[in-house]
Order: sequence, then structure tokens, then C-alpha cells
Amino acid sequence: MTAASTTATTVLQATQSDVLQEIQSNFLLNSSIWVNIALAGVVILLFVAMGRDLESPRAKLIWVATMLVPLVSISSYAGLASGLTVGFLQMPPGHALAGQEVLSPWGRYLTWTFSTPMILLALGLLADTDIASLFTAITMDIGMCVTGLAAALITSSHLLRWVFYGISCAFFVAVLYVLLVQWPADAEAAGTSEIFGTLKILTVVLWLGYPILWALGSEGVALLSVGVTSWGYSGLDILAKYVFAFLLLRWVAANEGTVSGSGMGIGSGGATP
Ligand code: RET
Repeated sequence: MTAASTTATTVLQATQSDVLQEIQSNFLLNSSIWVNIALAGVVILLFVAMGRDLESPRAKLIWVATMLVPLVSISSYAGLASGLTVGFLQMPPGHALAGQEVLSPWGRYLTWTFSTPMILLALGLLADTDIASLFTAITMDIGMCVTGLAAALITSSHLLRWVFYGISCAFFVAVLYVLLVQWPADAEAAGTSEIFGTLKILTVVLWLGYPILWALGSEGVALLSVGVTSWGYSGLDILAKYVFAFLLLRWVAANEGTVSGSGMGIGSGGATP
């Protein structure tokens, strides 16, 4: 190992343990992480039990997609708890905390890139939508998460933080359009409109909370502290992931017949034009 890389490694390690110390000394932040790790663990076991009797390929695929939500979540929160995916960022001039080192749990935005597509895959399968529509929702959603991560990580320009926030919101609008306009018609044709309607409202209302929290929290105008923002996200996560997934799996387990088709919408054109 060269002298330069030894120094780099030491700096990296020092920074990570600094971050860990900071997390552990912030009760609000630390509890918002550990409560979710514990909940995700319980929910994973519960979901394994709920889905064990499913037989049809489409129902099983919904189950696996739904299972991946708490599985990604427990990994995400473990990353935050260890300090691996949390860092200190120096906010640019113009930001409410300009010049200060702000603790940023950026791993959240990164791991949404893996968890939110699973939520949309499960919903799209429930609505028995077509492949183009599913692809649209998932890619727009990934775009939303990655540009949201960029918005949080930019330290060179206050303006560009908000430009990326705006781009992320534009991707989000596309996701909302698919959820609110395209998939309800598909779900109607597939006979799943009642449960789809409930999950759609839950998803849309809760997902709207994330950009609001981002804007009010330390990444945005810094009206809320890091700990309060983190609890906000953790609370939304509990509802948007675990409660959502529980309702979906409970319905699928009780109504497997309705979703036991091969999922003909996928790949062959559903009700959406
Ligand atoms: C950000 C900031 C930039 C603008 C927008 C956002 C939206 C985030 C959403 C996140 C949903 C997360 C969920 C996670 C579950 O695992 C990135 C906060 C629009 C909608 C449901």
C-alpha cells in the first residue's frame, strides 16, 4: 500500500467512526434507525409466513417483490446505523446552514433506488398492467431517486441542489401519472380495483410526504433538525413500506385466484392504450 493510499484509508476510517459517534450521540436520529431495523426484521419473518402457501407464478412474483421491500430496508438502515452511508457535507453559500458540516444520511436516497421499484413492480403486477407502463413507472422512479440523491449530495452550488430537486420532482410526476391515470384502468380490467384503489391512495399520499420532508429538512431549507427529519422519513417508511406491504400480501394470500393468471397484461398490452 502506498503512503497516499494509507493516508486515504486512515482518513476514511476516521471519518466513518466520527460519523458513527455523531449518530450514536443523537438519540432521535439513532432511534429512528434502530426502530426500523427491528421492525423490518419482524416484518420479514411475518411476510415469509404469509406467502408460504402461494402457488401461482404471478402471486409469487408479487410476494417476492413485496418481500424485497423490508429486505432492502433492513440493509439500508444497517448501512445508516454503521455510519457507512452517512457523511458530513459542507453546505454551499446560500443554504440555511451554509459553511456548516451537516450530517447527511444519504444512504436513504441511494437505497430507495432499490426499494421503490419493488413497490411499483408489486402494484403493477396487481393491476396486471403492460410491460411498457411498468417500465415507465420503474425507470421514472429510479430517475427520481438518483436525482434526489444528487440533490442531497451537491455541495458546490445551492442553486444546483434545487435544480436537481426539480428534476427529481419531474420524474415523480411521471410516476404519479402512471399510478393515478394508467394503472387504475388496468386494475379495473383485472378485477383488482378495490385493493389497488386503497394501495394507490396510501402510496400517493405517503410518497408526497418525502419531497415535502426533504424540502423542510436539513437538505432543504433546514427548518427541521437532522433527527426530526430522520424520524419523519422513518415514520413514512413504516407506513409506505411495512403497512403497505402487509395490506398487499394479506389480500394476495386471501385472493390468490384473482391474481393467479399468468399476468397476461405484462408483455402483451393491458388495458392502457
Ligand atoms: C426526494 C427529493 C427530491 C424530490 C423528490 C423526492 C421523492 C422521494 C420519494 C421517496 C419515496 C420513498 C419510499 C421509500 C420506501 O422504501 C428524493 C425526497 C420527488 C417519493 C416510498
